[in-house]
Amino acid sequence: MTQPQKAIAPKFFYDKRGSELFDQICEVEEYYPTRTEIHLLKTYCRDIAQLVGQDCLLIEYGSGSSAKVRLLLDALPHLAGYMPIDISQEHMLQASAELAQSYPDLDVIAVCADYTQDFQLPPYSKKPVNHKLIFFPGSTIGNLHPQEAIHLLKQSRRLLDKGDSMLIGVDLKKDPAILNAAYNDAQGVTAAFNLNLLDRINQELNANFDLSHFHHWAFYNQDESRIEMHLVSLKEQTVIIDKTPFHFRQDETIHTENSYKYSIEEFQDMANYAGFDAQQVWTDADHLFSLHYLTISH
Ligand code: AVJ
Repeated sequence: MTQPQKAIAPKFFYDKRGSELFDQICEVEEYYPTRTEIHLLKTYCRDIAQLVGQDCLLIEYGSGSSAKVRLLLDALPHLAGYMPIDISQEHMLQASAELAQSYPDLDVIAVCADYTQDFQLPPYSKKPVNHKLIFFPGSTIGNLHPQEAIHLLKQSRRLLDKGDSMLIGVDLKKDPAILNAAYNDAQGVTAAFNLNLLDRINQELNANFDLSHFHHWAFYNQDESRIEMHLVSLKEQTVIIDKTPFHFRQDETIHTENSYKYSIEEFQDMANYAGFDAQQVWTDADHLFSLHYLTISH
């Protein structure tokens, strides 16, 4: 907030209310990624299971409510275990407990870590592990700058060995009108999700943002191939955050999110560069979303 372009990292969206609003975004008509990825998982889970094989340790990044992974858990035979990794400890423990109840024979090893940082997998030896699969759905990788995305892929590569794989959801480049609609839904759920950040700062950092003096703004930046979300100050104003004043010019923005879009080829190139082989990719008939199966051959 002290930089010339004020900015807040998108991971801060997800407090309790923010997580609820995100779940609501996934339900709005204009927001196609969630339902398209679920459709792909349902359609191709048998092919995925075939590729993965038996006695796999399934690792999930940013497991959240662990909803999508159930489709994989139902399809993959004889799993060695399920290792959800999330920074939101309370939410993850809750979700893991529920999952362990639904799948009594499954070993659930919850790991509280930030997968964007360098970290190690905890040792696991309860059941024989034939190989590992990292599941990274939701196109969350799109929140990262391409350079950071490559770093995350390289870091993931270091956690894996020959014969292991990664299953990752990536939102595709498409008609900007579809993208702009997806981040400007008519019901205003995305606007509420964006503005909730200010509410959160008010509550947790003792600030006095007046939400009626800020506006949701999302647009596709074609040069950068990304959706940008901002909060726009509707007037010149000063806001106090934990006793420190922050000045806003009229129309000045806080940049709250980037959501990068890739073509299939662009993403495969990044994966190759990070040490993966792009073995298989699935996409829907309208080419809205892609699901990549990346492997390690050496
Ligand atoms: C969770 C990062 C994939 O970028 O589409 C949805 C978050 N932001 N609507 C995305 C989001 C606004 C979402 N990701």
